[in-house]
Amino acid sequence: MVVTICKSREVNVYLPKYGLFAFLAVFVLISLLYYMKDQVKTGAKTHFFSTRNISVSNKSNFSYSYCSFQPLSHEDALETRLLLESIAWPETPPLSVPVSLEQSSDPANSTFTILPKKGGGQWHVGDQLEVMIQMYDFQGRAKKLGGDFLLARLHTPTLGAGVAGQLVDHLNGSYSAVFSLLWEGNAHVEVTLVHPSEAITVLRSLTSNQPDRIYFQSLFRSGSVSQTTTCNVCLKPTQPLCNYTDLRTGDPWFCFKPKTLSCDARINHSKGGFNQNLKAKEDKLFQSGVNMKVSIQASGSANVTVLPTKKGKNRSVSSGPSGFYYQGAWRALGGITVHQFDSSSASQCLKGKVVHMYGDSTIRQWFEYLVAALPDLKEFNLHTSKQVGPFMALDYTNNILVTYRCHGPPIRFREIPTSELRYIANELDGIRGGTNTIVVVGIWSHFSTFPVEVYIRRLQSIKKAIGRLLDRSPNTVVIIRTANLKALTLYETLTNSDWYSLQRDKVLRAVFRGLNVHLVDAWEMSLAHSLPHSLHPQPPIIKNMFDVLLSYICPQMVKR
Ligand SMILES: *[C@@H]1O[C@H](CO)[C@@H](O)[C@H](O)[C@H]1NC(C)=O
Ligand SMILES: *[C@@H]1O[C@H](CO)[C@@H](O)[C@H](O)[C@H]1NC(C)=O
Ligand SMILES: *[C@@H]1O[C@H](CO)[C@@H](O)[C@H](O)[C@H]1NC(C)=O
Ligand SMILES: *[C@@H]1O[C@H](CO)[C@@H](O)[C@H](O)[C@H]1NC(C)=O
Ligand SMILES: *[C@@H]1O[C@H](CO)[C@@H](O)[C@H](O)[C@H]1NC(C)=O
Ligand SMILES: *[C@@H]1O[C@H](CO)[C@@H](O)[C@H](O)[C@H]1NC(C)=O
Ligand SMILES: *[C@@H]1O[C@H](CO)[C@@H](O)[C@H](O)[C@H]1NC(C)=O
Ligand SMILES: *[C@@H]1O[C@H](CO)[C@@H](O)[C@H](O)[C@H]1NC(C)=O
Ligand SMILES: CC(=O)N[C@H]1CO[C@H](CO)[C@@H](O)[C@@H]1O
Repeated sequence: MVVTICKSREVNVYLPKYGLFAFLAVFVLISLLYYMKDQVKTGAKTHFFSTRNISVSNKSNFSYSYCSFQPLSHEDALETRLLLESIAWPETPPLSVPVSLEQSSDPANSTFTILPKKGGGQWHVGDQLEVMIQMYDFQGRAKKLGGDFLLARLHTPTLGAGVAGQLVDHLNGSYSAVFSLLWEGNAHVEVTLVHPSEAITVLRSLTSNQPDRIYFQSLFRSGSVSQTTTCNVCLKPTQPLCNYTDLRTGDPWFCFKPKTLSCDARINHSKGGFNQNLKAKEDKLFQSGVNMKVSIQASGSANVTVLPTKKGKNRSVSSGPSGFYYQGAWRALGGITVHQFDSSSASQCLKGKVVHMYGDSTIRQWFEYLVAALPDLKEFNLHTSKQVGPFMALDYTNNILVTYRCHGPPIRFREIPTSELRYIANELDGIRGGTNTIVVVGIWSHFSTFPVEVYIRRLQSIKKAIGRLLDRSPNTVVIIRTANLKALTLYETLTNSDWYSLQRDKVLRAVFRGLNVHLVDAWEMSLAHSLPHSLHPQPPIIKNMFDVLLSYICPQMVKR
């Protein structure tokens, strides 16, 4: 069903202007407590947190006015508030005009130092290693404020070992990276500046001022008449709109109404393009090899020698990374034991099962990997496009069915027939579920250019559908794939920076926390690995993700 709005210039405002401010103080207090409790409980599940007081920015001034993301209920609105607080990023410096690099963070001038072990002595497996990072600008002056986006990893190439570090922003130009020491031998610390804080200012302002910089199109056709118009979740209502807001999930979507055709005549959906609209010299803040994904050098040694576990000392798993690589294989911490599946044990594990995969191209990659990995699993030709799907694969011998379907708008794929545009929540409502059903969801990368509320809203509808599925069929296995790091060019950064992914990744984990779902931690699995970051991680990483996935599905096959 489709609604046409012809005269209306009304725009959706996210919350009543004054009501919001009246309760703001209370929300801040509640969320602060909630956040602190969360930090204690889940420790380093948050990759980045700051020691400052959480402040609330004045969102009503946001040019969010033409982005639509009305929460479904009061509870959803409250949860949204809390989620926004939990991902609050420190203030970042206002930009000089024109932008000059001089006072921005310079990875070449910045350094890190491995701090001596607390209480002295040598490093042992089970200890925590702390690294202090001090940022300097291009003129060699120490930075005084936080907000830089850093990543840290500890690794031993000869052992195929690696683990993600947890970062703390001290908000004074210094940062700590904390590592769990999980294997013996020589290990090397690597610290990377992904974006200087000044670049974060730009990324933030792009979201507030150009949330429609990625735009979409739909072809409308009736008889011999056809017309293409622009579509978006953030569409300035300068012309009459067609409102395609999903009546079941409430997820908003709009197109400009074609002049002579009805809103019902929409045939297909495509990514339209990208408007790059940087201010003078802002691109200087996003230079590969200069200040984007560049390593920071150690002021002393970047290596530590780790000795075997001290007798009687247990490895702490209450906080820290979700896992680590050893001999190229992912070992999860504090949850499951990961088994190495070959094609035969993978087929054995999936025997008699139905696997439904939903999401973006990172989930399509999983579908493709599975079809390639299982000898008897054959893709059935549904005559759909290679990018869009949907896809189906069958293994008659082992009675395995695997399906893939992409998520709904704002999917950036090309030429999706409107008949195939589906929301994951609605698809989940059409699944019976049960012991032999596995649901895999991965949705993140196409939401990066919009206010994060758009993403939160989508996750809330998916979460509710998963809740309903687990209520009717509690034995259904539900697996969520998180976001991962990727290679950054200027274009990739403005549309899909890891900084945008990080916010969404944190929100995703928070939304599904407490639900009976399993996470495949693609973020840490891409960070801890030695292969370069890539939107579609290379096969050795995907193989490890499948080992985690199959270990969740078939815990009985995991040798202890
Ligand atoms: C946080 O706020 C409290 C109360 O306003 C204040 O006493 C405290 O110093 C603040 N802490 C920081 C780190 O700003
Ligand atoms: C917050 O937004 C309101 C409404 O647009 C405005 O009146 C007020 O001055 C803003 N406050 C700040 C601190 O920016
Ligand atoms: C900082 O980096 C710039 C550019 O690489 C270099 O010219 C300068 O000497 C460095 N300053 C210090 C104090 O290291
Ligand atoms: C530091 O560790 C790396 C990686 O294990 C190794 O290649 C390098 O030789 C080590 N350097 C020193 C000085 O030990
Ligand atoms: C920044 O804050 C950290 C943590 O409070 C502290 O250890 C460090 O000395 C401070 N650095 C500077 C330059 O003040
Ligand atoms: C679009 O339709 C939805 C559902 O009918 C409605 O709630 C929403 O207010 C509409 N949006 C606009 C801008 O008219
Ligand atoms: C280590 O763990 C074992 C088993 O969980 C427990 O019995 C033991 O008391 C722990 N030892 C220490 C020193 O915490
Ligand atoms: C979708 O739109 C494109 C033009 O944007 C057109 O070439 C194509 O035929 C359309 N696909 C369908 C299924 O109508
Ligand atoms: C961040 C942001 O959107 N700021 C805007 C607040 O409103 C004033 C006046 O409308 C604009 O000039 C700012 O750009």
